Amino acid sequence: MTQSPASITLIGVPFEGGAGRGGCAMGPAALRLSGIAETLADLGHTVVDQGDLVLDAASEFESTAAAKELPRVAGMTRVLSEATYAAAAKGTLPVMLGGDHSLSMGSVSGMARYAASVKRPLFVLWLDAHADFNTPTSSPSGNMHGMPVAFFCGLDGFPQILPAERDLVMPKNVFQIGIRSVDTNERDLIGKHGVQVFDMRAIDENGIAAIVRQVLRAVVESDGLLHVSLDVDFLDPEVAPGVGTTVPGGATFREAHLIMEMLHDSGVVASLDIVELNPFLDDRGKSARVMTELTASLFGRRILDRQTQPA
Ligand code: Z70
Ligand code: MN
Ligand code: MN
Ligand code: MN
Repeated sequence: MTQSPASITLIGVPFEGGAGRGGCAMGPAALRLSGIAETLADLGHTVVDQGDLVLDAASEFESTAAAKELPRVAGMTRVLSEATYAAAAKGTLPVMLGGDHSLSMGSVSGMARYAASVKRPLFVLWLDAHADFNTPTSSPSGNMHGMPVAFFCGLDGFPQILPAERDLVMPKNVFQIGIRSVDTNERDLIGKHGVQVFDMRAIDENGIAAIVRQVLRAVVESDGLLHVSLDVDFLDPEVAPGVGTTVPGGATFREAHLIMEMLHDSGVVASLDIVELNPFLDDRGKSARVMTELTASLFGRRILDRQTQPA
C-alpha cells in the first residue's frame, strides 16, 4: 500500500491522559511544525490533515489507581477507533499524530475492524522500549499508555470500552522490536500469550535487517495488513530526547531508518501511529524532526532511486 502514491489521512490526537506526566498533548502541533504534511506531499502522496480530534471523557467510568484517567482514555479510544476505521474504509492510510501510546487502543482497534471487513489478518509492528502489555490488574503504575497491546489483544482485566464483539489482534501477530523495559507481571503475560518480542539483545545478535525480514515474511505469507506503532522511546535518548520515559540503549538513527525503508519497500503498511513525543522535554525540536524524517522514509524517501537489495 505504501509503494505507489498513497492517500494519507493525518489524524491529530492531542491526548496525554494515559501518560504519567503532561506534554504529549502538544505532540500533534510539534509534528505539524516539523513539516510532516508537506514532507509527505513532496514525496508525491495525497495528504489530508483532518485536524485534531475532539476528545471527551466517557462519564460511565471512574478513574482508579489501577487504571488512571480511565474516563478520558475510554472516550479517546472510542473516538479514535471510529476515525481510524473511517479513514481506512475510504481507502486512505491513517497516520496518527500522538499523543501518548494509549491512543493505540483506539487506532489498532479501528484497524482490526477494517482488516476484518476486508477479510485480511491484521499484524502490528510495535517499535518501543516498552512492551505496553500490562492490564489494569498487572500494571505497577496504573498508567494506561503501558496497556494498549493487552487491550487490543483482548486480555482480561479491562472494563468494556468498545463493544464486546469488537475485532481483536492475535498476540502471535504482534511483533515488538526494541524492547528493553518490561515489568515482572508483564513478562509473564508476554510469555503466556505468545507476543513475538525482539528485544535489544536480539537486534545486537542478529542485526535489524534479519528481524524486519522475518516480520515482513510473516505478514506477506498470510496476505496481512500491517499497522506500525512507533514510540519515540524506541530510539536511543541521544537521538530523540523528547519523551517522558527515556530508556538508555535504544535503537540508532540508522537502524530506525533501515526499518522504515524496508517497511516502505514491502508495500504492506496500512496505518501508522507516531506516539509519546513530548515537546516540553525536547531539545529544540530535534525529536519531532527525527519522527518526521522516519515517516518520510516509511513513505518512500530513499537515498538512491533503487530498492533495498533482496536478502
Ligand atoms: C511501564 C508501565 C510505558 C510507555 C512508559 C511503563 C510503560 N511498563 N509505556 N512509556 N510508552 O507503567 O506500565
Ligand atoms: Mn509505548
Ligand atoms: Mn515506550
Ligand atoms: Mn514512553
